[in-house]
Amino acid sequence: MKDRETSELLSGIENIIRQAGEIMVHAHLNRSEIISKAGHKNFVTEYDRKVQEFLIGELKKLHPGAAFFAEEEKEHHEEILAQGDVFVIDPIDGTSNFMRGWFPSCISIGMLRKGTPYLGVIYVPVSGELFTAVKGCGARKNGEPIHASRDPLGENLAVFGTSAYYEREIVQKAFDTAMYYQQRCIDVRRSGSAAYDLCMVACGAAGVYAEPLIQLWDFAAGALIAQEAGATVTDYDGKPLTFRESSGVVAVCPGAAEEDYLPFSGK
Ligand code: LIP
Repeated sequence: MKDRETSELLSGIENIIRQAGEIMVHAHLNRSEIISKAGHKNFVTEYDRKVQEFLIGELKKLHPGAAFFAEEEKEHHEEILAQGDVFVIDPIDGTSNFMRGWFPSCISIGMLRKGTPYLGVIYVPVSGELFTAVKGCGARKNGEPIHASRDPLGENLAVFGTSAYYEREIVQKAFDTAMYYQQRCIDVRRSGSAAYDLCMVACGAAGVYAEPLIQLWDFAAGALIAQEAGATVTDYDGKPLTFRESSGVVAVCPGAAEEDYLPFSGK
């Protein structure tokens, strides 16, 4: 059961994230105009920044005591992550999708309390899906409780991320992961948004998500949402996520057998 303060904080974040979604939807509608004005990369950077500025401005009003760790900030100070309440923000997760008008891209807001995930909110503006979780209170989609799949992995889809920004060895590991799960699941999918992938595990659309390296803002909210929905979420060695740095992330539904959990844990 959420206390009153947490309920108010959550509904405040929900309001803010929905409003931020309008910025993204509007940008989608005028995509060609905006690209020709500011150029391909600048366009994306500009909208990532716009959404982030809006979120930080509004979240500061909602929770004046909180600190921020956000993707588009110039510097990232990991040492703040263990202190008090810290919002970990990805203003647009799935930036390449957003840039090309491909589904999905979403806004991800996690909140760490003394270094531990306490709140997670992910909003997908194009579909209107809102995923939320509060530590110990379960996960929800548009207000309704959601649960990770209890079906065996062989009856589930797998989603994987390509860790596209990193060196070839890591990308290879991503494709090895895809192959590993392709053999064990119905098939594999690649959405282009880690936050969305974690939500797909949370609501049972996918049985597993894995990506060898992503940033904290990509998974801070989604890992809690998947966990609260009953999934097991670890790094690539099967260890709990530290929420202090970038990491490999594997989220597996409760229907999976334990030996199916981790492709690269030395087994
Ligand atoms: C992206 C992820 C994507 C992953 C990329 C990147 P961005 O986040 O969500 O799934 O494969 O490496 O981290 O850059 O769009 O916020």
